[in-house]
Amino acid sequence: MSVAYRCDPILSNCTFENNHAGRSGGGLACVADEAHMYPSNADVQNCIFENNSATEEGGGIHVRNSDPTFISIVVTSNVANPSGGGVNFYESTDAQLINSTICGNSASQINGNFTDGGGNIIEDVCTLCEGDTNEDGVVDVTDLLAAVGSWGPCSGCAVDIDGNGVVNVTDLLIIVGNWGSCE
Ligand SMILES: [Ca+2]
Ligand SMILES: [Ca+2]
Repeated sequence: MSVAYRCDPILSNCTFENNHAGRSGGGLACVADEAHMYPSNADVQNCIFENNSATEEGGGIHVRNSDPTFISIVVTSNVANPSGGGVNFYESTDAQLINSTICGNSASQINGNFTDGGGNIIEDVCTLCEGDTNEDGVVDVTDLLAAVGSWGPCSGCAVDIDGNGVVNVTDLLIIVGNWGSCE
């Protein structure tokens, strides 16, 4: 998705998956002119950026001369070479990243400077979090309800945590046993 030249959408509960950009910003690009006259200050909350790629920079997200706000996003398994696999901030030091998880991207998780609003997890390798079925960094009632909602035979689904082809009380107990934040 491209957000350009004074475009300030609110994006919430979105998943950007398996996209590719011929230039920058495989999942999302927030770009403005060089003079910073027309920034694209998207407000992005509770979104997942997974398995996107870019030929240039920002496999998951590319920000150029803009100040978007990212709250509780997950950016993982995105690719861009040579840098900014997860997020690329180009002359966007006021862009804010808050309570987000950036991990398992290549090459590099984040390129460029941004404003760290706190609560971020930025790691080269994602910490495995058994029971976190929606990969938001916490095992909570959302994961529990997802398991209950897919109760029964469920081949290859995320809530079949032990991978035995059925969602049942075993999976539920794994979720309860790992309850809480995955740090
Ligand atoms: Ca979760
Ligand atoms: Ca199971």
